[in-house]
Amino acid sequence: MQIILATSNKGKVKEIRALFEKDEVVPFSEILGPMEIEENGGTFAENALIKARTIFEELGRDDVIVVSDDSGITVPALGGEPGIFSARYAGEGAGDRDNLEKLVAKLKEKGLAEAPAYYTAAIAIVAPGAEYVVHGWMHGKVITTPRGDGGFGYDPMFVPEGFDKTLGELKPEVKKELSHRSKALKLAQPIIEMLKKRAVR
Ligand code: ITT
Repeated sequence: MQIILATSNKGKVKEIRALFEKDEVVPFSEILGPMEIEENGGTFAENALIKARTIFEELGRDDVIVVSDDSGITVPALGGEPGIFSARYAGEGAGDRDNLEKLVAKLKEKGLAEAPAYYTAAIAIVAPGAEYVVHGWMHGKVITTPRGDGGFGYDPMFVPEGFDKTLGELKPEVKKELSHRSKALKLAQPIIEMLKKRAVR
């Protein structure tokens, strides 16, 4: 049974594939081509469901499991920004670097060299007659001196709890062990296994 990823983010595809090594994991764009999905939910969970439902409906197949990820970084000292707006913090169409630079600027405006922060990932799983959402979090701090080019998004400015290096500097295996996405996907795994078994009966 194919797992179709309802994401256009290459960083997410790489990390999700690394956790589902035994499964056939296909980004939706390889089947449907590029597509913009309007994320107008008010929470990570709502946006994850919007993405997974849209792709499930577009595919119109009952032999697939669609998995989406809606995620972002939250900085309590900035009133929770950027939160669900992480991908478009510096405006619609903004790139990872623009968003990171905006977050650095916002911290500096407040006179902060660092601040506690956490990543959230909501993973939605949609299959025939079934919808689930699971969450994972990673706590740490954001700093105004980004370092390293590993990971994606805000990783060069995020230092996980218990470390003194950023996710841009740490090896991918460290992020794989700790990340919000990995934690949510570990909860998604038994749900996906159950859906696969259900499909062969
Ligand atoms: P899709 O909607 O196509 O999945 P997207 O990048 O637009 O891709 P989101 O709406 O979920 O995805 O926005 C997530 C943003 O949060 C992402 O673009 C990064 O800026 C940030 N983010 C999420 N997880 C991250 C991670 O593990 N490392 C660094 N930044 C992350």
